[in-house]
Parts: sequence; C-alpha cells; structure tokens
Amino acid sequence: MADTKTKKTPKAADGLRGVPTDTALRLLREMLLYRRFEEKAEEAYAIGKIGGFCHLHIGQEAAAAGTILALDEGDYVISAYREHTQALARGMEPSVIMAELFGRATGCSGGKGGSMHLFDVERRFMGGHGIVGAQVPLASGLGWKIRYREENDVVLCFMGDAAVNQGAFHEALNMSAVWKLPVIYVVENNEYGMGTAFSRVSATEIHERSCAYGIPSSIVDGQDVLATYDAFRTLIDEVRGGGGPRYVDLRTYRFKGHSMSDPVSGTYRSKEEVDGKVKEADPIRLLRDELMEAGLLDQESLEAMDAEAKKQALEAFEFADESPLPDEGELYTHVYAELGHGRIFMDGRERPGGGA
Ligand SMILES: Cc1ncc(C[n+]2csc(CCOP(=O)(O)OP(=O)(O)O)c2C)c(N)n1
Repeated sequence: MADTKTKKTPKAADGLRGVPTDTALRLLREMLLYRRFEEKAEEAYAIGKIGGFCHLHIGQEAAAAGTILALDEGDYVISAYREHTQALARGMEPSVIMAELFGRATGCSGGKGGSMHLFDVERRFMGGHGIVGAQVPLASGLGWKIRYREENDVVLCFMGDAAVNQGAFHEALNMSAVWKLPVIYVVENNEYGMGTAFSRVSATEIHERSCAYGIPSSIVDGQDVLATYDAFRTLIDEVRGGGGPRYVDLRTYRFKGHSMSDPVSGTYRSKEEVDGKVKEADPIRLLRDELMEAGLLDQESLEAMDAEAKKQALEAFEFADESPLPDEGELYTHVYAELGHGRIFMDGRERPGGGA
C-alpha cells in the first residue's frame, strides 16, 4: 500500500481517476453486496439448500459492476451461467435471485430455472444461459430487433473465454458486423474454461478474435472497476451513436472452482497462482485501498457498507428459505411456447387474426 501521509488528499468532489466519488463509492457498495450474496449462496449450497449447478463469480465482481453501471435503464444484458452478480447489478432483488437458486416459487424464474437461468424481462436482463456460447447469437438477435425498430438501446453480451471457440460466436459476430448491430460482446477472460487453460486449446488470443469481422477490439483490466467503468462509458456511447458492434477482452480471474463441485485449484492451475491473484487482484480490495488512500473512505463507513451487504444477503437467504416450492402443476408450464397467444410482427404490430 502506498504511503498515505505523503499523498495529497483529493477533495471528495475531485473523485478518483475521473470517476465521481459517489459513483466510486457506489461501485464499492455494489461489489460488497455481490461478494456477500455469493458467500451466502456458497454457504446455502454446502448445507443442501441449493442443489444442481451453481457457478460463483467471486473475484470477477468488477466485471459486472463496472460494465452494467455504465448502461441506461432500457439497455439489454444477456449472459452465460455465471450471472448472479450481473443480475444484481441490473437491479434484481437479492431475495428473488436467492429464491431462484433455492428452487422456490418466489424465484425470478418461478424456481424452475435455478442458478443458470435468472431472468427479468422488465429490467431487460435476458438470462442466464447454460450452453456455452448460446447467448451470443441471441444477443445479435436483440441487436437486430433494436435496429429494426429504430430504437436507441444497447446490448451487453457477456460470455466466458471458452465461448470464443464456439461456432455460434463467429456466426453471430459476422452478422453483427454486417448489420452494424448495437451490441458489445464482452469476454470475461478468466484464463480458464472448466478445467482447461484457454491457451492450451486456442490457436489465437482472445483479443484477436473479432478482427476477422472488422469489429473493434479492446483489452480492459477487469479487476480495476474504475478503469472498466470508464472504458465501458466510452464504448456504450460509441455503440449508441451508431458505431456498430464492439468487442472487449475483459481480463479477470475467478477465485473459486468452476462450479460448487469443482476444486479451486489442482490439475489445471496451482494453489500458488490462485493465492497470488486473491492477494494482488481482488477488485474489492483494490478499490477499497484506493478510496482510503485518497481520503474518500474511512474504516467506519467501510464497516457500515459491509454490514449492510451482509444484512441484505442474510435477508435474501431467509426469504428463500421461507418460500414455498413450486406447485406440482407447474411441472408442465413454460415447457413449450403456448399456442394461440397471438403472433406479432417484429415491429411489435399484432399479426391480423392472431393465432400461432
Ligand atoms: C456447448 C457446451 N459445451 C460444453 C459445456 C460444458 N461446460 C459448461 S461450462 C464450460 C466451460 C466454460 O468456460 P468459460 O466459457 O471460460 O466460462 P467460465 O466458466 O470461465 O465463466 C463447459 C465446457 C456446455 N455447457 N455447453
């Protein structure tokens, strides 16, 4: 840590590296909530309250906070299965997310989606997708709808690094470039798939993957939430202004195993490597230290923020635990699209006669 005594203490109004102080503090508050929420989910999984798959985003919080806070309300977010914190960042209630993880009727997907399938259409959070790369063409589809209806929104599409070796990724980026779609494709580059280093299975680097389609690419330090926020504000403005798609290699690191049943380290990465990253590249600690060194945060306020995050996580746990399971009759609902609901044209007009 730098010597705080020799540093000029900026006034609160100056902010940090161009980010206003209240925004920087909000980013810290957000990331603390994500961390405490996921620690609570981890605890719930260990005692059997959550079953099935559950992928934690711990270590990658800045990649959710710094990107999504730069969006407008009408913009879309779509993601893979490591999406709890992105849903929180989009403003979804911790309790409905936790209830979904618990498989309860009060969850955002009625308890039938679980950890990998969080949705909130009103907040334009379009999931939660379990098939690696599946959300990438869907993001292009959302972008196409925005162009077709002449709207002004932007789509933020998150994926893991393994997704860039999927065929769907390449088809979707090609079409997006041809049609100049308002989509930002964000690769959360945590260096590993489930248990394989990206470098072992990839002929070229992540940041090079969009150049074949002429989509501008940038590398952003995803552990530095202020740098991430700053970069995405610019990218979102460019895309909203009609600049066409963008692609980001967002450098990050996952501190936990791939999912709850996987070891944190072992055959594919060493314990030393993980310990080193936890010590040097924790996005929450990095921002906390920077705010404190600048005299913009004191220990008491930090503790109050953290206590509030823990309280929200505990309340989410209690809400989920007290919620009922879905009714048996729900087994057959939402399995297939319901027929006869009235089809609409892509521009939103009702198709005459309705029907399927
Ligand atoms: C098409 C497909 N193949 C394989 C799997 C199994 N699988 C689930 S997660 C995963 C690794 C994905 O890693 P990455 O995209 O880097 O995301 P991260 O887990 O690091 O967030 C694999 C291979 C899958 N879900 N879908």
